[in-house]
Formats: sequence, C-alpha cells, structure tokens
Amino acid sequence: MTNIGFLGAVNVGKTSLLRLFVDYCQTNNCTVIKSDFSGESTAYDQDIPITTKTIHPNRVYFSDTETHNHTLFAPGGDKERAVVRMGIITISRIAKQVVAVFSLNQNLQEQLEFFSSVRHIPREIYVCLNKFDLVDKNDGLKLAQNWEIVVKNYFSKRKIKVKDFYVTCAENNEEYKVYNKAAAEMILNITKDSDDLVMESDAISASAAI
Ligand SMILES: Nc1nc2c(ncn2[C@@H]2O[C@H](COP(=O)(O)OP(=O)(O)OP(=O)(O)O)[C@@H](O)[C@H]2O)c(=O)[nH]1
Ligand SMILES: [Mg+2]
Repeated sequence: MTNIGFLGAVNVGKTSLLRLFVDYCQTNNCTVIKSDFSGESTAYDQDIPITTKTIHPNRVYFSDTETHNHTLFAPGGDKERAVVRMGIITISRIAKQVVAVFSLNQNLQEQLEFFSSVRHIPREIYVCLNKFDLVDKNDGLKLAQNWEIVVKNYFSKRKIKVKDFYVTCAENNEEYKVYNKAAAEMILNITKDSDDLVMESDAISASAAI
C-alpha cells in the first residue's frame, strides 16, 4: 500500500485536487473505497459560507486499475496553526510519494517558503502547478515553464529530484477538462511508480482506520 501526500501552501488547491480525484474514480477504472473530508472547516459571514480551510488532513482510500490499494492524504497548508502543522508533519513523514502542489496565481516565493518549513520530504517527488485556468490567458504556459525551472532548482538544492511536473486545473471547468483529467491521472501515474503492494488484510485494517 502506498501513502501519497499532497503538500503545499494554504489555498493552492490540495483539497480540490482530492475531490476531483474522487469524481474521476467514479467514471474511470479505479475505485474509491472510503473518503473522508471531515477535516474541512467552513468560515461563515452572517450564516453565509464564504471559505473553507483544511484543519485535519482529508483522505481518500482507493484501489487503482490493478486493484492495489492506496491512501491519498491532503493536509491543510496553514502552517501557522499548530493543529494544521501537525497534519503536515505527520503526512510528510508517512507519505512514500509526495506531490508538491503550487498555485500558479499565488506568490511563488511564499509557496517555496512553505516547503522550507517542511523538514522531511522524500528524495523524489512530483510537482503539480495548479489553477492554470486563472493564468492561462496571461501566457500561462510560459509562466508554468518558468516556474518549473525555479521549483526544480529549489528542490535540487535540497537534493530532492522532481520526477515530473503536471499543469492542472482542480476546479471543474468544461474549458479546462483536459487539465482536470491531467490532475486525476497524475495520481494514477504515481501509484504505478510504486511497487509496494498491499495484502488483503492490510487493506481491510487501513480501511477501518479511516
Ligand atoms: N479557478 C480555480 N480555483 C481553484 C482551483 N483549485 C482550487 N481552487 C479554489 O481555490 C480555493 C482553495 O482550494 P482548496 O482546495 O480548499 O485549497 P487547499 O490547498 O486545500 O487549502 P488549505 O487546505 O486550507 O491549505 C477554493 O475556493 C477552490 O475552489 C483551480 O484549479 N482553479
Ligand atoms: Mg485543503
């Protein structure tokens, strides 16, 4: 079984990517065994929900196309809150595969600072440049290419290799369907890289744990 973690600064779209993956599994060749989004907290303004924020890591336990089971975790990105920070530390330690998520319409340096505060990161990771829809009309692909260089350099200084970059849109959007699909397929590609298989009994106990 593989534990996969989405790590990234606040609001970059980690939870949205997780939800998108659940939707994708419903129409494709993978099965969601259990999902838990109870870590999400909603902020209200006069009874009207305005934003949501992840407090405890959200998770999806799923079976891939070859019926190997995996758990995908998305902790919150607000490292200033102790309880959220605890989730980041825990997931960064238990995840065998990490996807570093960036939002193309937020400050890049601040997002890199988030990773500087995460001590334990696997030697090889994947990077997802999300919210492409918000920058597309402003030479978005060029921006993504420039970010790839900066992000790759940042991680290589920490002796971490970026195995692959994915440009994604986690917001369901007809116009960006191909980028939505890329986001979901990224997860399945990553699981293929893992040769750590699950025994049936492990699957049942992990399922019971979430
Ligand atoms: N336009 C657009 N909006 C997005 C995209 N991904 C996420 N969002 C929006 O960005 C906001 C934050 O998304 P979340 O998925 O909650 O971000 P997060 O990284 O999980 O946030 P924390 O867990 O609190 O750090 C929400 O309003 C989403 O609807 C995207 O690709 N495009
Ligand atoms: Mg979240």
